[in-house]
Amino acid sequence: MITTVINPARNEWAALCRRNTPDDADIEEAVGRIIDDVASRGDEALRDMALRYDGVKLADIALRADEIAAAADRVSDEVKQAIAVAADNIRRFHIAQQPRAVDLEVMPGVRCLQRPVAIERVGLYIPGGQAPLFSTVLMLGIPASIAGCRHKVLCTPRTSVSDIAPEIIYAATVCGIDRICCTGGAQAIAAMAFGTDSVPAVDKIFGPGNRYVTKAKQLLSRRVAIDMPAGPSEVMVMADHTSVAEFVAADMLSQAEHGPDSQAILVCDSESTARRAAEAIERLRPRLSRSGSIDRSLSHSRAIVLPDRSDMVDFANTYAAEHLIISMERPWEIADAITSAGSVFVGNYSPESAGDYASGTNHTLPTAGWARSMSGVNMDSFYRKITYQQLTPEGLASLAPSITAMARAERLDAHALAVEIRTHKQLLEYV
Ligand code: HSO
Ligand code: ZN
Repeated sequence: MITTVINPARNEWAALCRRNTPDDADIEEAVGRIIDDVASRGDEALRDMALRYDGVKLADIALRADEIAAAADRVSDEVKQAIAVAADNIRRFHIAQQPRAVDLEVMPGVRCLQRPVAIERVGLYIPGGQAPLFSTVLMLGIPASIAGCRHKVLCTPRTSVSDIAPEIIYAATVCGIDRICCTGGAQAIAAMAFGTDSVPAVDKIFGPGNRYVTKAKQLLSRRVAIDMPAGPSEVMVMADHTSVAEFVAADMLSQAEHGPDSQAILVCDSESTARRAAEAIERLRPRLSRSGSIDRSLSHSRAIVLPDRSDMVDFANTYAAEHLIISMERPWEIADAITSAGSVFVGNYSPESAGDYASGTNHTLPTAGWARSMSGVNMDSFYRKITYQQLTPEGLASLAPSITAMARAERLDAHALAVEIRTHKQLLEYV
């Protein structure tokens, strides 16, 4: 049974919002060594580590064209069809978000522009293992291809127990990813940051991963841009008497099956809503396969009872969940008051699974309270925005007094001179 906390005082909220984030200080040295090794020995280091950590002898690190083509035959028509539906929605929602150029004459003769320019080279990391999340390939690859990123490389591990899932390769082809490299863990992140003979260097790295991958992204973020600091996935469900206990329970369980560190928090208006959800969790739990993850995850999940709707909203904003599901009366009234969340699921028929796979929103979202200051992956994540300006002689003349006054006040004479030499013709003659 998940722990229930009834009407906690505001000064207890911070403790209730604390994440169960594993302490990764102990792995910093090991990850640092992996990074140095890849930086100095490139592919050779990747091969050695594949053998040491994953028990696999890698011949080619990059998949060959025939291996990529063959993967499609190993994906069922049902999954291909599902990928097509999801990809179409993701594409349409992301095309609609594309940033637009700004071109403005801010005053006569002073023209300012801002243009989005796609990041040239992006690296997408997809974890391997028991649950090959090929949906993440779509979430990262589709916006990268819409933005027009010239090079898209995908790294994912091949191990002695699990080869690369054909769905990952197939999804990559759907997104037009040009290079798939069989390397995983911290070494894959290092390879994309430095470049090796097989793995091209990139400008920005996207994607989730285990503690080692996350640590490598963090350590390398001085050299290469990263999407966001990733942590264990989390959901908050806000529920009242209009919620359906089984729906709430299934949403919490779908979070819990992601891993033992995942967190599912229920915020509800009454003890009876909390009890109904907890009972439904117990009823549904035996049907599910990933009981190890579920049991451990639920052991640090909780239900918070706050009878007042506005307290529920304040608590949700304090927690800043990666996913926030609102199963309450007049759900948009609540949704409109939410100021911190990665992605919000409104009403009883909007499970997180819809956004995880196929509705069109991106599932790469800020965890661990980062939703207070960061957005999830979206079209902006794949662009830089370059500004431009062009002033006419008249435009510069009219702006000159402001520029020179500010430059002199900052005691930067050359800045003032760069304007005056253009606007006072006699200054040029004097030189
Ligand atoms: N809930 C995960 C995404 C995912 N779920 C992929 C299933 N597959 C993080 O948002
Ligand atoms: Zn999920």
